[in-house]
Amino acid sequence: MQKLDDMNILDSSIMNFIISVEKVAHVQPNNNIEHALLILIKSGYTAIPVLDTSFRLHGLISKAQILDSILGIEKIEPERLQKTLVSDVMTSDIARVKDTERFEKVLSFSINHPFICVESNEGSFLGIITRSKLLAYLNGFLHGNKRKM
Ligand code: 4BW
Repeated sequence: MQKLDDMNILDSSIMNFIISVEKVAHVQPNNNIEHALLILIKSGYTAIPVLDTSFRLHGLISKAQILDSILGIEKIEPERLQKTLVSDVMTSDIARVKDTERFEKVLSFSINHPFICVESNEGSFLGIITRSKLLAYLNGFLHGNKRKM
């Protein structure tokens, strides 16, 4: 079988796979974690980006981080939900790329990250690339090429 890099797929624009900002569930750093938990439960996602009002990316927050943050020594302390801010719990160690990045880079990030955040050169959040979008594209590409061979 031909190698993937002979087929130019690794150079494809990542903008072919982006889920644009208006379709991405997100919260703000100064929301409390009760609000974040509601958004996570209602959207059905495990983790979502944290964006400020200017659509700058600050990190991501997950259900697991929120649950961990309300865990007392011997009991769950739900009163912390209203007192704790997203910025206190979120992680800023996330997978992020510029919109000019190549397919190859997001593919390798997706091994360890379920989604990758995409930003413009000016630092505005543009959307996310999910592992499922990448796999669907790769699968379609490989099957299309198999038929041509
Ligand atoms: O609501 C859902 N709709 C659909 N169509 N699929 C869903 C939904 N929720 C979960 N899934 C499926 C997807 O295949 O489960 C996978 C794991 O979800 P996750 O991680 O643990 O919540 C989904 O895989 P994916 O599409 O590759 O998405 C990877 C991760 O990207 C998700 C979630 O953290 C994030 N994500 C995806 N779409 C998002 C989003 N975050 C915010 N807004 C979105 N629109």
